[in-house]
Amino acid sequence: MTTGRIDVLSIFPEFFGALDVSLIGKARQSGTLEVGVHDLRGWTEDRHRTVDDTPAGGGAGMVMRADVWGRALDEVISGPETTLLIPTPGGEPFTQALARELAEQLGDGGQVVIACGRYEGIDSRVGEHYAGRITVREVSIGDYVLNGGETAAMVIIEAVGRLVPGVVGNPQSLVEESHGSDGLLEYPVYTAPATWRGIEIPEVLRSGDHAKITGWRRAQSLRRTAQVRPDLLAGREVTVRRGKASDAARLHEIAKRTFPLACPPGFDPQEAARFVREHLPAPQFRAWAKSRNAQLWVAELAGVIVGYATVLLREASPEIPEQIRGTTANLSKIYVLPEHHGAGVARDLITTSLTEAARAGMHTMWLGVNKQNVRAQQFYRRHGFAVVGERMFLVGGEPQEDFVMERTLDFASRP
Ligand code: J9N
Repeated sequence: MTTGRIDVLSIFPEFFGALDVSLIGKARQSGTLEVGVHDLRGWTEDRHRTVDDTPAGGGAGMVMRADVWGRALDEVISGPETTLLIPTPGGEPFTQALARELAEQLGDGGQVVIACGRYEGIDSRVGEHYAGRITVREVSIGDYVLNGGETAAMVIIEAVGRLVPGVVGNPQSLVEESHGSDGLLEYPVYTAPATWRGIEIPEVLRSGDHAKITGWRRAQSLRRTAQVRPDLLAGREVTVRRGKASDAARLHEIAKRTFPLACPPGFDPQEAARFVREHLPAPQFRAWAKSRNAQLWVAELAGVIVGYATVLLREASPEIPEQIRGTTANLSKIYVLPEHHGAGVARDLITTSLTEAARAGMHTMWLGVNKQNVRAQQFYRRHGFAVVGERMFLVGGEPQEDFVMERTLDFASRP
């Protein structure tokens, strides 16, 4: 089956020799994909085959002439359904969505023409002229400067070409890209041997538990996205829901990564790890999920748990004698994975914790926070807590000093 075609115009047609190899090369040979490469100088009319001239108004560099481009495009553009792409650093971003759109056009028998400019660009009247007749899109493949549109055109041809049916052998890998990963970056991949230069393949991938593997991969994708491309997560909703027994393993993993963050600087990481093993194992989360005296809240982003809060109902603070037993709740834990700090996850967790503790009949809520954790204290203050006392306790033989903070739960929503 044949599709529409891509035509490229450039003063360096040899640049496109790479289109003869690999998947795109095979697709062209089999007729699955048609790509025409044209030498712009074929449309010059002078002895020196001149394509450029000095810029009107003065300035550095050279500008590509409208007359040469006009003759070339008049001949190469096949009809009103053609899209003309002009790579330029000032263009609209060339995205996967645009690649899909163009691949679909090709599938419908349409044509995509790519005009590769060199020097300081193409006379602006060229784009203006064709925009009155066909779709013209100035596109940028990224925020960096190339010497010409040729490399950008190669990128576009590969990104669009591989979406044309039959170009990529295994369409499953296309399905996974467009749906499975849901706008997140790729998860890390591994193959044999199990250990290479002392680095092991993560245990979960050898477990054979496919639901667990899928969950792990999605969590890795989200983590990587938050770390290097937080812009891709902007506008995604955080949802807070009750924790379930089946969340316990993931919550233990989150505890391992978050508990050390709340420890004072210089705190022995081994001690922190031991604390999590002893006090925050998966069965503890399962117990909280099932308990009548506890509320376990989990925050999800892109379907992945990124934080949790534990509220112990009717749990008075030994340090605050005036608390009325049976009507006070302890915000025992509230942790968010570090790569999602600042995204409003803790705010959503604490808001739910406060509202739902009030709904459960609690009149006050209290918490302990390390004296050195100024950031957390500020967060709690913003959510209505004030220091009402202090407490001391030992972790691994080390004395830890906490502030005790408290607030009332005077919501209209309380029954
Ligand atoms: N994204 C992008 C395109 C370019 C070009 S096209 C022609 C010259 C430079 N640089 N960066």
